[in-house]
Amino acid sequence: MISRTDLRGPALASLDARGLRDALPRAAFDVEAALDAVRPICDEVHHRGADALRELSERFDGVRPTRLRVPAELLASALEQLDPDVRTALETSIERARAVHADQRRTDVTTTLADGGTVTERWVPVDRVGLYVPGGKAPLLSSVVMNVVPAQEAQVPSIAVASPPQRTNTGAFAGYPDPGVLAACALLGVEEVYAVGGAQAIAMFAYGAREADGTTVCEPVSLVTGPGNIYVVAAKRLLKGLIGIDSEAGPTEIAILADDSADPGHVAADLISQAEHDELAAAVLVTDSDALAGAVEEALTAQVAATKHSERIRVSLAGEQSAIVLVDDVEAGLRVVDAYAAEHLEIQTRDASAVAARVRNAGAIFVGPYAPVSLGDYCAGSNHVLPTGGCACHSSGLSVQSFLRGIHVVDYSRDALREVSRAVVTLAEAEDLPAHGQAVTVRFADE
Ligand code: HSO
Ligand code: ZN
Repeated sequence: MISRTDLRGPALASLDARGLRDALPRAAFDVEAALDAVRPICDEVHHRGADALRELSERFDGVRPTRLRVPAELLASALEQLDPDVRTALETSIERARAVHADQRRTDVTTTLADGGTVTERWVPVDRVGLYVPGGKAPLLSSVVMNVVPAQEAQVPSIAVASPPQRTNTGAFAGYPDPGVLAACALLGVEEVYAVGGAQAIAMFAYGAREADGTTVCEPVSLVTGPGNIYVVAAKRLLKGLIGIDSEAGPTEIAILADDSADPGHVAADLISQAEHDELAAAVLVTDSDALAGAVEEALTAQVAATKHSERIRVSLAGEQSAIVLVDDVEAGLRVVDAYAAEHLEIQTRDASAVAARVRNAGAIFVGPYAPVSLGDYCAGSNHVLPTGGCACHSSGLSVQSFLRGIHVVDYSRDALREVSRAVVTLAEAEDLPAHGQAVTVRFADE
């Protein structure tokens, strides 16, 4: 069901960080190859606007959006029809996410360099964002929460959501996104929602879209965030620059660093929970315990057989991206999980907090036996839009910071400028850019 990779003994010691990374399992998720597929899609949206969006939806989602913009009444009725228990659970999710993200707000900081000479870092939200909510294998209403809450807490003035129309919708919802996704938007007070998915949604956000008669369907945005399939990720990479993007979030990954103190049933359940997302999802157990490895293999066999999406999970666990990695000790395990830089990393060892404190690369870390990844997916308060594919070694998950720009405001008086003028002129001359120095000295020509 899941393969083993043995990195015990000298095998691990002989590898440097890059070699170790290459020795670890990883999903084949070739964004570069998908760029060629999404380029014409983005061009079509750019040049033919709304007509292209409808045609592309028909082609890729198998359904023509009834209207590209979801009407306000439909958002309201999605919320009315939402199961009350789901509504209460969503409210819990929102409340916890809001508490965490409200604490991430930045305050402007002013540094005084001289009398009358200050630099202030002013944090300003982007004007308008486009948030992408996937609709593929499961309607991720929780992803609405994870995108919208940080944008709202960052006080972004204009927030638009796009999610693909669902072929399976019926009645009033036919030709629109999943009703649960619409209800979550309504609950969060988001009024601008589009029935557009895939690469075409990212292109719509980047270029804006109009009808053939010139009426505006969607204004362009300055930043696009949210997870998506390979085409969504490729479109974000292609259009980056014209728009800002968050870190690339591809198929989900869970890595668990565990010793013999871990409960194999819990470890197996957590691996399965993320394998449930996608055939390409990665589930990796790193352990120094042969006994745990064996017990987890047994637990996987029993649990997978009993779960709803067993086919998809089997493919994910058997794929080359998933494995049980055997190491000599927790110390070696730390090297492995740092090299892997998982989207989600669970620490199920003795002294889990101390081990977790030593991890350098992970999208999010879940500490101890009572912090499964699915808690973070929904209700921990943390964000679940996280860097995948090893990007956690240079990027962070979605947060309030993702929606802010820090603008340096430089405010110097005549005296403060004079005090530092010699250094400016000297550096300008050293770079053979004397006009730079002149722009300072000209201000003191009368002295
Ligand atoms: N584990 C996914 C998020 C998610 N799980 C949404 C369930 N719903 C990526 O972090
Ligand atoms: Zn999940």
